[in-house]
Amino acid sequence: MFKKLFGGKSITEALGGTKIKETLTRTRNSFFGQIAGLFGGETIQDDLWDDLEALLIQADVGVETTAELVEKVKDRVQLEGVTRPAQAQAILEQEMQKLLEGDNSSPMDGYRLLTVVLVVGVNGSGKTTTIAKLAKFYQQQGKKVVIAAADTFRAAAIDQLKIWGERINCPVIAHQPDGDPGAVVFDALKSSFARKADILIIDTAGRLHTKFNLMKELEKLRSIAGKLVHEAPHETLLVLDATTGQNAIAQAKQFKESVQITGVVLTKLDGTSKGGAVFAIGKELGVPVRFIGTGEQEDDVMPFDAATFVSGLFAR
Ligand SMILES: Nc1nc2c(ncn2[C@@H]2O[C@H](COP(=O)(O)OP(=O)(O)O)[C@@H](O)[C@H]2O)c(=O)[nH]1
Ligand SMILES: [Mg+2]
Repeated sequence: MFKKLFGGKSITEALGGTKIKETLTRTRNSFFGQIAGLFGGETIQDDLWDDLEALLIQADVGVETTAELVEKVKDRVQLEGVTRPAQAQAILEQEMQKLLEGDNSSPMDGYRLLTVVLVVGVNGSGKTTTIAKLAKFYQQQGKKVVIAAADTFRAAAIDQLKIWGERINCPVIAHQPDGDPGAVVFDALKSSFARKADILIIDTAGRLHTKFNLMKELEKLRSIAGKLVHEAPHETLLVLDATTGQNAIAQAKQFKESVQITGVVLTKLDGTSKGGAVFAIGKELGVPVRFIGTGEQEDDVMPFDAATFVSGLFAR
């Protein structure tokens, strides 16, 4: 019956299961495949839990998150009198999924005239590419999208965004390199009103002369948006490069200290074995992962879904 509903695809496929499976190949081949291997035997061995802990830490799940996760699984296995390793693995998968579920409501939900999305993160994390992908994602949902090129610090960043804009047929509001990012945001807001756009996505610099300047700049952009649109920015997405694993988490903590972050986009999951970092982000930052980057092309973005992600980690 479901196959009919999803146009001949299984539910997992319809939810992007095939794509996520492919994206997580490296992560799976390195650690999660080995973790699945731990549960391959006939009985639960004593050293299973230590081995599991070691592998989860190597997979960048994070020390704290790993300790908590393993404890929970162990407790449930005991409490529920589980003796078969395969059952224990099912419990592990359930608990991993629970860790990632959290609050699924997005600030993007609900009706408002213009939704403003501010995109922040260090250079090279994938901000500009992600913005193009997200613009296309929302366009495909019938939304009218405008992009603001407020990373004026690097001239190439403006051109890069303009090229993407042409490719996906999305207006990009830009000024000259070294221009005032605040003025770009102001213009982009006006332009969004004039075009009756649904969503404005703002690209920002990843680095200014100092970190202090950058945070002050981001605060200024937020305040300009907030003056023109009620409660804007509605979503502030921090873009993190998954290939940097625990470093990405340290970075995220720094950003979170100075800028209010409402969600994370984890990019380059296709190019890393450190996909386990997703768990640490959710747990240690208390900020949900909203999207994941699965490649360099415009369609290579997916809304994050805990169940599909976990089954992708253990897919055969
Ligand atoms: N493989 C892969 N590459 C990505 C992904 N997202 C971004 N990139 C690449 O990362 C590099 C930096 O991206 P860019 O958007 O310019 O980063 P920015 O400096 O934060 O704006 C580019 O070469 C992108 O193609 C992704 O999800 N997967
Ligand atoms: Mg950029």
